[in-house]
Amino acid sequence: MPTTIISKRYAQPAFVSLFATAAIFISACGGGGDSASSDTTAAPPVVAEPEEVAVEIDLLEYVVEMNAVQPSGEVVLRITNRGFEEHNLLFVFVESDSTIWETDSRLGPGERRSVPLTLDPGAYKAVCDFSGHEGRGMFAEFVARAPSAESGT
Ligand SMILES: [Cu+2]
Repeated sequence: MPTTIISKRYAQPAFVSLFATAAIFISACGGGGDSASSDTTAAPPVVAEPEEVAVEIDLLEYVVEMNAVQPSGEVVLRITNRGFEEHNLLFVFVESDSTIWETDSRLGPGERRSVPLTLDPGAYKAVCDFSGHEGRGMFAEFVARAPSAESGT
């Protein structure tokens, strides 16, 4: 077939055809996502968050596991229910014998929760008072003190 001459003579249509093919390919390619919006999803901006002071607390039958000394000031409680029952948690400020904080709801087995909280310096009791758990020993005592006041004796 003398296609060589024809393609040379109709170079323009051939190019258009090629372009059309490319356009189809591109549109087919984009068809999967249905929109180009996924391309515009920029990486989340790197926000310089203030250093988070985490207080790790594990709840299980029937103990509250946490360090006996915690930093005072703004902290984030990282509570994990590692048990197989529901648990709650509340903090009692020993000096005034008042509950300064408690969970909004019980944590189910395996549940993790982060709660921002400000701790005044002093002695606390962390208690799960759900269903008689406290009586089975599900509490812990800890002291909150300024981080700069550590390492002294
Ligand atoms: Cu409990």
